[in-house]
Amino acid sequence: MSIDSTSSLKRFNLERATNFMRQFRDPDSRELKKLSANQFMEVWSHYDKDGNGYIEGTELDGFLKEFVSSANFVDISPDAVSDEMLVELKACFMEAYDDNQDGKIDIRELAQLLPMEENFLLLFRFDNPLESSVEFMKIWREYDTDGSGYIEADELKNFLRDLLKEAKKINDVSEDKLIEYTDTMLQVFDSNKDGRLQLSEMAKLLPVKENFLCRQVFKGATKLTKDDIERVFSLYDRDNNGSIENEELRGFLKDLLELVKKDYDAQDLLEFEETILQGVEYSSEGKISRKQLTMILLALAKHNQEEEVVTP
Ligand SMILES: [Ca+2]
Ligand SMILES: [Ca+2]
Ligand SMILES: [Ca+2]
Ligand SMILES: [Ca+2]
Repeated sequence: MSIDSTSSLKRFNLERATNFMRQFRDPDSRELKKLSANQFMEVWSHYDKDGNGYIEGTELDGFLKEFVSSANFVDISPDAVSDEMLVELKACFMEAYDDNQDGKIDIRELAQLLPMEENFLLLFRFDNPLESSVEFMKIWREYDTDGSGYIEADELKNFLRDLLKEAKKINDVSEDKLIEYTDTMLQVFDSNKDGRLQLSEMAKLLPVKENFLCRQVFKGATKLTKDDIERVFSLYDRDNNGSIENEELRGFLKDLLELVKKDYDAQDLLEFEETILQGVEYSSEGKISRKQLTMILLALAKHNQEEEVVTP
């Protein structure tokens, strides 16, 4: 055996013997300890090896094996979990934790699974997603205080501080903790690693209940009824003034943009706005009417149909 293959065999054995989750369990009870924000981040980045924002495929297998076998008193090798066990385990596990049922674990789902520092956990807002993208765009405008089109660290810190205040109704988070949370949240959600949050990254941190445009009526709709359009109009015309303007309009455009683009920033939204509004005799008053909304939705439905022809 050559030196090379001997050392790689050693490394292989070492990896098999290592169980990353083990350090987070109490040595006596084998229960998981409460994780700090930093430890949670360590777990996340250890298992999301390719850094794509999901623990999936072999990453998920590895995580499940270690998660379960780390609870054993004696045999902590991930091999203690057989393939048959893994299949069964995965089924149960995903049923319990894969909320959006996409077969992968995202950061929010992992946060629900691991015991964590209470204040940090609050930042994930499981129970109260925003009502709609209109509310999201209002928050965006409020916290992008320098209007740069990004949420930078200091702006994120202000946002997290207010989020905790609102969630706890008290103000007991130290500045140090807040900085730790800000760093961690930035690490977790800054997917393109430019040190700030763009729109699509912030949208992951602060999810909305639903993208109205993902409703069934828009999927493969051959024709939109007057009622459909009326319904969409009232969803976005939050203040009921008969037109969709400002954050209502930007919320609508964000939902629309999300249908075609996964990663987007404020510039994308702006360009998208220009493109969409050009097509509907836009009068540049910063708002759209029922008639204009109808034209946009019809164009969208037509576009969807064409897509479906291409990809049956
Ligand atoms: Ca991954
Ligand atoms: Ca900013
Ligand atoms: Ca970023
Ligand atoms: Ca309105």
